[in-house]
Amino acid sequence: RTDPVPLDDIPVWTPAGGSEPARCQRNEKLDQKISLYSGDITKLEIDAIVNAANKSLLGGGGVDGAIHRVAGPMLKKECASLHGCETGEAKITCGYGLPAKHVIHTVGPIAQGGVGEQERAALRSCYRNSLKTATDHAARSVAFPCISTGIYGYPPEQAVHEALATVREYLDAHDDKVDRVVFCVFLPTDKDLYLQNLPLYFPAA
Ligand code: AR6
Repeated sequence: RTDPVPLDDIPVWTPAGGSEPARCQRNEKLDQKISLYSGDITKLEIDAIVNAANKSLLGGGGVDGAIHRVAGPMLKKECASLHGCETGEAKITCGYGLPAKHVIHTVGPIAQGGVGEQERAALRSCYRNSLKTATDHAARSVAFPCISTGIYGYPPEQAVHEALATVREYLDAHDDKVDRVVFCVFLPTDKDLYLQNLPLYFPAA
């Protein structure tokens, strides 16, 4: 059994000044909608968690394995009915044994051969299509893992910019449909990367 972490217990991120110039303008409304959470995504009691899945949607290692373990066999059964998922696309299921109501399965690019424009665009699609899928299903709070940066080998220091820029863009356009986006980091090095780069996209001024 998991010890659920209610969304209300996750503080919103407080904008801070960064050492680099901001890439976006301050938007105070958005400041209430961003959180950085360090830990296991399967514990979050939230409308939807995003799974870094593979095209089969039938489970695997990493965060995918963790999500399927906690959700239980019903998740795999529902996933099997979805006929897979293309890279950059997203599909939604119930959360079953998870404290999250839904799981949004997205397939990140495999970047072991290096990152080019195709990989970059695919990673951005993952974040955008996951948020779109959430809003289509009235899921107003969404937690993301660091998609593609584990087994799929996308350099985390590049992925963080695609993640933050795409979420910022989506919130700029669809602010009314999203209450909270949680960046769920699992590794201390990813936490540092997000702390360093959040001020570029969600700046203090
Ligand atoms: N909670 C939050 N983040 C986690 C957790 C967790 N419980 N466990 C790992 N992470 P990865 P990918 C982080 O490898 O690179 C699977 O086999 C991890 O530290 O899970 O997109 C799929 O089936 C890293 O930062 O996903 C695919 O075949 C991030 O999650 C393939 O791996 C993503 O790492 C997908 O590879």
